[in-house]
Amino acid sequence: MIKNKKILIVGAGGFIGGHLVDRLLKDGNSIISCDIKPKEYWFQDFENSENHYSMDMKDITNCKKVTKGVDYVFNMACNMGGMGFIENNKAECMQSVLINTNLLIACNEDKVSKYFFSSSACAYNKTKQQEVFIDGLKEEDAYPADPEDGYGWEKLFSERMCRHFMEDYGIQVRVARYHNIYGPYGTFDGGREKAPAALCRKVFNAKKNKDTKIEVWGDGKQTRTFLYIDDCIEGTLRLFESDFSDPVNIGSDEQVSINQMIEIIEGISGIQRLEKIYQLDKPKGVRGRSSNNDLVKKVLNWSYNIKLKDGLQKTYDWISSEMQKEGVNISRFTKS
Ligand code: GKE
Repeated sequence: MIKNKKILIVGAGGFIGGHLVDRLLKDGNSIISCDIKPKEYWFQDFENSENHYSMDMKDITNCKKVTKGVDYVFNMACNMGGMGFIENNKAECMQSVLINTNLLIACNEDKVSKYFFSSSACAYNKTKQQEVFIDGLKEEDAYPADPEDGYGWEKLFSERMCRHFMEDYGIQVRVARYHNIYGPYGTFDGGREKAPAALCRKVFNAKKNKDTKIEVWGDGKQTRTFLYIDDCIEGTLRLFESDFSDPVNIGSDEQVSINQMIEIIEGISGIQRLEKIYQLDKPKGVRGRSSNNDLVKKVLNWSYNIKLKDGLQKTYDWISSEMQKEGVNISRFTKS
């Protein structure tokens, strides 16, 4: 367990960043949190951490303000979202390279000893994800390089930037490729939401409005795996404490089609089977994606614990409770 350390978490106002602050505070660390979002848009905002709101970490002067004297840095910050966002904001997503690059420069100047970078399954070669129910992607499947346009290229480039800072300057880096992380305190509307939260919202609305149909992007046959946030945080901290510095999958291998995921959510909500309106023109991403967990099991002796139906139950319950709040600032979870 990481304890009694001074830790900077960049992107602390976001989904995974907020959960990471919560866990590291509970484990007994002193946390500096920063995010480009203003205070009212932070997903979780802890009083016992040093919080820097509206702090744009693409600006190196901001990076240098907060790396002084810290032991560890977790870079959880990037301009991103589900396919609806990353397909339509490629230049925005690529600019996240400024965050990682400037942060590494500042960390090197302040001799930070260890650095975590949140990479993504979008770094993987698209041609290996053209069928449904593919075999899990192994770490070497990122090359030859053909990642998701925009966002995926930034992640792959930034992985290499991390490696070269370690080779040339000695900072220890840890890199996780996240496979569609979901759970409470994540975006569920507004354009940045990923499929699990989006479909929980749509099923909840259908139930509330007594609708008999929901809109689904694509033909619903596309497949994915989804990792619940608690497993993501545990895997991330196991990796950080390990001595393994190559990119490694932090994901699930419980591969389902989008139609199958909707069926699970319908069961959770108790609604009758809904008629699916398939929107073939909406952003679809790859045809099939799954995480091969051989390497992460070998180097970390870690695997996920929370099955998709159990994680979706917690997520659906949280989203439905948020959507029933009147007049409360839920917009922080629905900001585009
Ligand atoms: N977002 C969303 N909203 N996706 C939907 C919806 C909907 O209402 N209905 C069906 N889908 C389908 C999408 O068309 C896509 O084929 C699949 O669900 C998953 O979409 P997603 O969760 O938005 O994103 P992807 O898994 O394709 O890609 C994401 O992968 C992550 C890493 O695994 C990226 O957008 C990043 O969030 C990240 O790299």
